[in-house]
Order: sequence, then structure tokens, then C-alpha cells
Amino acid sequence: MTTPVALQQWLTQEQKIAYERDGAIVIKGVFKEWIEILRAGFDKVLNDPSEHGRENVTGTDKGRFFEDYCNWQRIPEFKQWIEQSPGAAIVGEATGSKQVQTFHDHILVKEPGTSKPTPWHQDLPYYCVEGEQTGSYWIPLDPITPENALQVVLGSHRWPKLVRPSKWSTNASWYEEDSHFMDMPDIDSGDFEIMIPELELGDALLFNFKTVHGAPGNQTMNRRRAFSTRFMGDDVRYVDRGGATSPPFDGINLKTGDKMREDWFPVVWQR
Ligand SMILES: O=C(O)CCC(=O)C(=O)O
Repeated sequence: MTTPVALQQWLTQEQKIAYERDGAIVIKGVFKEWIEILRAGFDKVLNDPSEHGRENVTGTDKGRFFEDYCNWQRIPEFKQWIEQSPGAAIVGEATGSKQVQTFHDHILVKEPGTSKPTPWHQDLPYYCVEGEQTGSYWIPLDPITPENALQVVLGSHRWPKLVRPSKWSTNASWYEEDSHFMDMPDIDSGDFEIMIPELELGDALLFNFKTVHGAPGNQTMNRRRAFSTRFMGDDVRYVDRGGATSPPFDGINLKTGDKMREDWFPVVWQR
């Protein structure tokens, strides 16, 4: 008899401690059977992007760095992953939550020869939520190397202030009023512990919405597709950031401090 997803333990005690301490862990091998399914969904989005599709390489820069999000309701493969993979359960374990809600899915592709790096950033300042019990996946759908992998700054989810968000294509500030954010420190100064995960197909990097992450361009000969779903645990609440967030979630009709509405952000796992 197979163990139901809700009861199975996916993480070791060491992994749970590391997630709390570092804000990121590598999960090995769990998503192997999902790679083809996610690739099929990914292609559907590339062929028919949503209104949120965004090109990050502009002007004379080489290559292509495209992203899109919030497609899971129209892409059956993404819906299936969210509802049936162990992804949500693992976030529940990692964050010690009683239940987990879906926030959104996200795809990112860097074509070979893309010079544009992914700038160091935290995701939370772009989002319309606050909270500590969060988890984002970065699941490569192509073989990757340390040269083009996502990198994380260990422990940055515990920094006392959020880092000022900016637009990746132009580097302009994301919000008009942003004096309450801090500047991104010089991550490459040697003062920070950077993890460059070694990931094979079927592995994932799981990180807190506050964990600083970034990636080089893609100077390899292979495409670099990555799939993500962002999940929210018990303490996550809506926040009005005083401007359009990313994703925007227009018409959400919540006040700062409200629990995220379950009709838009369904509970996909409960303890
Ligand atoms: O794939 C990338 O280069 C960036 C990924 C990222 O920033 C994210 O998943 O939050």
C-alpha cells in the first residue's frame, strides 16, 4: 500500500533545521516523474504567453530571458503538479505549517548565449504578502551547471529589513515610495555565504520568499528552463505595498493583515 501524500514525510530533521537556518535547501530526486509533464506545460505557455509574459533582455543585449506567471488555472500540467505532486506537502513540512496555499506558478527561460544575469533580489518585496512560512521552488527542466544555476545567499531571509525591489529589464525602482527598504549589499564582497546548488533533473531548490537569490546569464549551449510554484504557509497575510505588486492580482479586495482568499489561492495541503 502506498502512503498518502499528506502523511508521508519528505524531509529529514536536518533539512527542516537547515531550511529554518539558511532559508534554502536542495531536495533530491523527488520530482523526476514530473519533468516531462512540466516541460509540456512550459511549452504551452511559451507558445501562448499570458498578459504577464515579460522579456528581460532588451536593447542590444544578446539572448533571451523570458518569464511568465499565474498560468496554473489554464495549464492542466501545472494544476496537476500543484494539486498532486509532493511540492505543497514539502513546504508544509519545511515551514512547520498546518496548511499550505498556492500563491502562483512562474516559468523562466534563458536561451543559450544570454548575457543578462538575474540580479540579486528577494521575492517578498515584489509580492502582496508578508510572512515567514513561505516556500518557492526552482526546478530546472534542462540540465544545468554551476555556470547557469540559481544561487542563494544563505541566512538572508533573516535580514532585519527588506531589500528595495527594482525592474529587471531597466533596473528602475519598482515602487514610487521605497524609502523603507534597504539597498542590496554587495553580495560578491566575500562577506556572504552563497550556495550554488548542484541540481540534477528531478531535484529542486526550495527557498523562503525573503531569501536573496540571483543567477548568471546563460553562456552554455543549452536552454535553461526553470519552473516554480510559490506556496504560502500558516502565517502568510495580505499586505498593501502602496503600488502594483508582481504578480499584480488586480481586484483581490483584501486589507493588510487579511488571510489570503482561498477561492484565488486554494489550500492544497493540510496536516
Ligand atoms: O531563474 C532565474 O534566473 C530567476 C529565478 C527567480 O528569481 C525565482 O524563481 O524567484
